[in-house]
Amino acid sequence: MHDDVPQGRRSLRRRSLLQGLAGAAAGAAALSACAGGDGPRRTDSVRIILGHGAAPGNPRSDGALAFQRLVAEQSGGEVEIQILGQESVGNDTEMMVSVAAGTLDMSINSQGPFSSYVPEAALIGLPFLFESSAHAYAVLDGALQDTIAARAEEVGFHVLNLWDNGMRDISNSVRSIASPEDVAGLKIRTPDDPMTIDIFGELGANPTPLAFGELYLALRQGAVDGQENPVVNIKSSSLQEVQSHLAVTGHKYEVNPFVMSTTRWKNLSEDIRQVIASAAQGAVEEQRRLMTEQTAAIYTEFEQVLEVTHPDRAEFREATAPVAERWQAEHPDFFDQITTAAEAIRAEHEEQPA
Ligand code: TK8
Repeated sequence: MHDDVPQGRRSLRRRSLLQGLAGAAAGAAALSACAGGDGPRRTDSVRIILGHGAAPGNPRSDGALAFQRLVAEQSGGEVEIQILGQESVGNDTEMMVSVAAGTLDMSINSQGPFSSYVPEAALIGLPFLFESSAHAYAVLDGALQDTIAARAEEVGFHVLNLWDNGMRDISNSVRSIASPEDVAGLKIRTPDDPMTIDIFGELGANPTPLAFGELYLALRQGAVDGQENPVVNIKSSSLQEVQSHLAVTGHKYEVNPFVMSTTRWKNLSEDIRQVIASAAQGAVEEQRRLMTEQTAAIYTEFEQVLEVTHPDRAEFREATAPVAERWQAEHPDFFDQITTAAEAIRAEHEEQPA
């Protein structure tokens, strides 16, 4: 349902790439264990493989590089992070499976695929829950993240923290969007995320889940009319080249959960765990800083290359209200926790640009 491409074959290729890497890592570990003798003793050299789906230059990609550098610095070179980005070891859904199975150590993943394991996480994307990324950080960092992390731990994921995947807008190549009715009938690609599918279904669009890596081609070939993403992701994957309209709806927010296989996490020494947690903190700060900086610049740039509209958000909020009701019925406790926390500080964030 998700992809038209021969997914099985692609996954197989990726899986054997992963196995090859795991083999290489094991070989390197064995080699360094044998290399006693004259050279400097390098005992506990550890290599950790981190997969993500973002394009080079995307804040997530640069945040991963910051994490790699911080881990190397803080461990005195004892711990090496090997980054495999751009879906080179599978798309987000596939990487979640690999981390759960322990064949991939870490992933900076996406909210939808993560919510297949921790269903509550999809509620972070309730329509119009957050005014801005800053509003989301203030709500999520702390008790909400702890709730999500505790649920994730039960199903094999150690959550280090929640990166910023930004406020999402709608682009398409068919028409200008001024109101919710304009979205009806459009074939909109969504991530593998039940909340986004629900929102676009409610708006009368034809929501079509597809891996992010397939999106550029799908838009270019007209297999789908449009998509929804933060402008930073649109830009770093050049989607504006194959789209003509951008509606600044800010209809939902997403995080990128930074996860590690619980088994791998538990098998690391306390020292290394501390290095990873501290480097992850430095990396999320850098990633969020880059998101903020790039978002403003890209909105300005897109005014030149796309027809940009700013639809009335109140109309969209009203049109998507049944979505929130459905999710409230399904997850009443978490719905209460997250909406109460968001409302408590909404006023402080209302003036900020999305
Ligand atoms: C890239 C994806 C992307 C997400 C999506 O790995 O799929 O639309 O927003 O950022 O995670």
